[in-house]
This record gives sequence, C-alpha cells and structure tokens, in this order.
Amino acid sequence: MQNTLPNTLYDALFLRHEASDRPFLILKDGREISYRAFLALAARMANAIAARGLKTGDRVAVQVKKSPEALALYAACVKAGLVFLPLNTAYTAPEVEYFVTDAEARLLVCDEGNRPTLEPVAETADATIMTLNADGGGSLMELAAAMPSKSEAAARGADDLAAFLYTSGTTGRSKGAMLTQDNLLSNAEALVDCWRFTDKDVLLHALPIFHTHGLFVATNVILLAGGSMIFLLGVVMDDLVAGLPRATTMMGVPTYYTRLLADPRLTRALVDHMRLFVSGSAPLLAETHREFEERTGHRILERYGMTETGMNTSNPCDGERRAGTVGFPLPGVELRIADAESGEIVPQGGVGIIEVKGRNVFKGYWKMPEKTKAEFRPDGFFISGDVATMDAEGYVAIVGRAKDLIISGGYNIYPKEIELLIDKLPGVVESAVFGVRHPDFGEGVVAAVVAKPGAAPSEGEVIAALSGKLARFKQPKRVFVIDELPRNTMGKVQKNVLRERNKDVFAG
Ligand code: MLC
Ligand code: AMP
Repeated sequence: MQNTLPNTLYDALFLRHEASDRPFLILKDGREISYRAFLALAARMANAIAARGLKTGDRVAVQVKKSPEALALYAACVKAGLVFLPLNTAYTAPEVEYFVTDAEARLLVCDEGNRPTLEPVAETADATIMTLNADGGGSLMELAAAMPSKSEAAARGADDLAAFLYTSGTTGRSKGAMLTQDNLLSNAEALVDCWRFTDKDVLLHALPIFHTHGLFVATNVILLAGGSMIFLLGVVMDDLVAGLPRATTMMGVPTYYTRLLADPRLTRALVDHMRLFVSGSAPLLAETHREFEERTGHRILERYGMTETGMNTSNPCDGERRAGTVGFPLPGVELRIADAESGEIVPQGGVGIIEVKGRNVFKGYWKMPEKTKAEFRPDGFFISGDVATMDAEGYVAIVGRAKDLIISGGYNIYPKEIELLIDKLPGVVESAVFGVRHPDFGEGVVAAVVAKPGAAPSEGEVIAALSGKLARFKQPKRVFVIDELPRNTMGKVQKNVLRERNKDVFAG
C-alpha cells in the first residue's frame, strides 16, 4: 500500500524496506527474517492495535522479553503514530504501575506469564492489556494473525512524539522523557554518518531493546543504513563468540567488553574482519580500551549519550579514538562545558557540566513543566549533569557526575529511589545508597543503614523487604549497618566518604 500521508520516522526508517527481501534480523539458529516479512508483521500488529481502539498519539506501554516480534511492535507503533513506551523486563509490578499510570497509557503489552500481576495495574490505569510472549505467542499476536498485512501509516510530523522513555531522578520520582520523531531520526542520521554505516553492515545486537542504546542507537542506525542485525536475545558468551565472525560491527556497554576480555576465545583471528566496536552508556575504563586493542588490534570507539538527548559525542571512525574520552560533539549537536551554578562557559580545559542543544534534544518531561524548565538554560541548552572537560583538540572527557547516580552494567540507578524504600522499613533511622567499583558491572550498589537502638535489620532482611518493590538490578548487592552517616558541616551526607570506606567490597 502506498502511503498517502507523511510519517517522518516511518518513511525514513521503514517505508523503503517494505518490499525488500534482504535479511533484517538473523537469529541465533541461522533463521533470517527479511525486511518485507518483518514489516508485514508490523503492519498486522498496527492493525490489531487500531482494532482495540487506540488512536494516534496514544501511549503503548510494553514490558516484554526481547524477540523479533517485540521489535516489530516498535515498528507497528511508529507506523500507527502511537507513542512507544518500552519498559525494562526487570521492573516489578509496582514500578510498572507507576509508568503506566503516569503516562496514561491506553495499552499495556506484557508477557502472558505476567498477566495475572499486571491485569490489576492495567485496570487501575484504565488501559487495555494484551500479551506478547518470548516465543511470539500471545493475544496481541493472535489478533495480529487475523489482520491484513498492509496498513496505512498515520500522518506524523517531525515534532510529533514517537516515544516515552522513563528515567529515574534524583528526587526518586521517574520522569517520562518525551522524544519526538525528529529527535530519533536526526540522531540516527548523525550516527550513520559518523560511524560510516552502510547496507553491507551486519551488527551483532545483544543489547536489551527497552533502552536508548539497543533500540534507538543500534536498531535505528541499522534501519537507516539498510543493514542487518544478528539478533541475540541475551548476553551469552557462546553466542557472542559464534556471532562475531559473521558480523561487521558490535555495540555494547563496557560490561560486554570486560566479559569478552575474560573469555580466552576472544582472539585477533576471531574479530579480524570486524569493522567497528562501539561502547557507551557507562564509562569504559582506559585499561579495558588498551587491553582490547592489545588482544584484538581494534580500538573500541567510545561515545556518550543520554535518554533525554540520544547520542551527543563520539570518538571518530577514521581519526584517533582516544581512551578515556568520549570524542567530539556529533554533527548538529552544540555542546559546551559550563559552570554548574552560574551557567558561565568554563575556560578551555576547565571542569564543568556538559550542556547540549540540537535536534537530538528531547521535548521535555511528560507533565513536569517545572522539572523540564529547571533542566534547561534560558537559551535552550539542556543541562546533562555530567561533569567533563574538553581539551584543545575538542575531545570531551567525562570526569564525574553532578547527579547522584549509579551506573551498573549500563543501567542507571538513582540512590534516592532505594533510600526512600529502605528508610520506611521498621528499625531504620536513615540510609545512604552509593555505588562502588564492581568487576563485572562497573559499579555495584551498596547501602549503609543506620538502625534504631536494638532494632538493626540484617542484610538479608533489608534485601528481602525490597523484593517485589524494586527491580532486582537496583537492589543493593551489599547492606551494612553503621552507627551514623558521615556528614559535612552543612549536614549533607558524604557519599564520597562511604564510597572510599567500602571501595573494596566487590574486589576479588
Ligand atoms: C543483571 N543484574 C544486574 C544487572 N544486570 N545487577 C546490576 N546491574 C546490572 N546491569 C543481576 C540480576 O538482577 C541477577 O541478580 C544477576 O545479575 C543475573 O541476571 P542476568 O539478567 O542473567 O544478567 P546478565 O544477563 O548477565 O545481564 C548483565 C548485563 C545486562 C550487563 C549483560 O545488565 C545488560 O545487558 N545491560 C545493558 C544495559 C543497557 O542496555 N543500557 C543502556 C541504557 S541507554 P540475582 O541476584 O537475581 O542473581 C543509556 C544511554 C546511552 O544509558 O548512552 O546509551
Ligand atoms: P541514561 O539516562 O540511562 O540514558 O544514562 C545516561 C547517562 O549515562 C549519562 O548522563 C552519563 O552519565 C552516562 N553515560 C553514557 N555514556 C557514557 C560514557 N561513554 N561514559 C561515561 N558515562 C556515560
């Protein structure tokens, strides 16, 4: 069916592939899914969702395991002009309830196995519930199978919303970052150009598809370039090792690279033909960069981004990829390093907060105009909260964070969210949650708890009390009861002191 109305993102990423028999997804068992088959499935899904009464602009919350069908649901939402709201599969029912209710989602798609727990959530939020299982079954798929494999793309312009991604905050309350079609498209264009992607590329895709990295960076870049993806459903070393010889490129968080380095099968010969390795979402240690080069001859290309902005900077494809830096601002991204308080641009080489402006920068936080306003400068620059310097050649190096944030295995964890829950437990006076170096996840979550006299909860009791309320990856991996929290003269908890005291908790 010829589209009669423009849909900026669908037209750029998907439309021209509708009749293509080239492989889009290559699965672990060697099965290939062509662009044509993938987009026919997406059209069926779009028709099924429309049959349930959803209209352009409605939010679709999706908490499903990674599968080709789950990715087709993203394409279906873009085609139908729906706002795609992917959720981490580790989130508990109370966490999902917050997102579905806050976003006023009209449809919640989940795994059949989670339906009993999520049905009340959907009811409270007045959303329809449909299921999509890891094996491609479920009520959404049954309805889709009965639908035509063609659908008319909804009219959507550059400034219309394409996705909501929730990002936790320093207050403990998650914010829905509103991303427009142009935010996603402009970023994919910049990355295809900067990283030289073409239709010859085969990307080894092992990332989750509910966050910026696996969905908007990896997938959108391949769609725009017309390449293929070896679509792995998890990070299993045997599968990565089997996939590498068939791929030209790979994207991952630093944990993927440290795990590869720990595997003796990673040799120069295994990755000889590879074109590019990209790392991001968390700092890549300079030592990992160097070890990877020594072992494979490849210099990992590190880039830097955020949910709110997509990618902001990247090391060059052709020029020098400098360890410990995140490279230069991408084309179309204005970046400056400014003083946190005054907003004044710091002198070249000085330390300050990264601020960015460009087509990639989101539209604001859903229903939070005050929060949105507080995170932008009057001239439109978004304040990232990342502390950095820029050298004379323009390389940006991230040296810290002004926000109280832990990044564990590429997932962002905001201590406040955990502290609020621990502080409510019986026997607890107060708590402080912080990250310390972890050999696998980069940072691991630790909690220090001050107990009421004679009422100290055990480590196991604290962790057990958080189960069911907080995704497992956010739960502290260690809990210590201490007499009092270290504070400075202003009364502020000194997390740096706690980090230093506990720096070897995960060592060895
Ligand atoms: C899993 N676990 C974690 C964890 N992932 N703990 C802390 N941090 C993590 N990231 C815990 C589980 O709760 C479980 O605990 C145990 O580890 C095993 O779980 P698993 O699911 O089997 O783990 P694994 O498959 O090995 O996953 C680890 C991982 C994964 C690093 C491969 O977390 C991952 O794929 N991370 C990528 C995240 C990502 O895509 N980030 C991009 C965000 S976008 P227990 O106790 O139950 O055994 C962004 C913007 C940008 O940041 O710039 O890109
Ligand atoms: P998120 O909100 O999940 O999108 O995470 C964005 C945050 O991840 C950024 O604000 C940075 O703190 C961090 N981040 C992303 N890429 C890098 C990188 N290459 N180096 C250091 N930190 C990074």
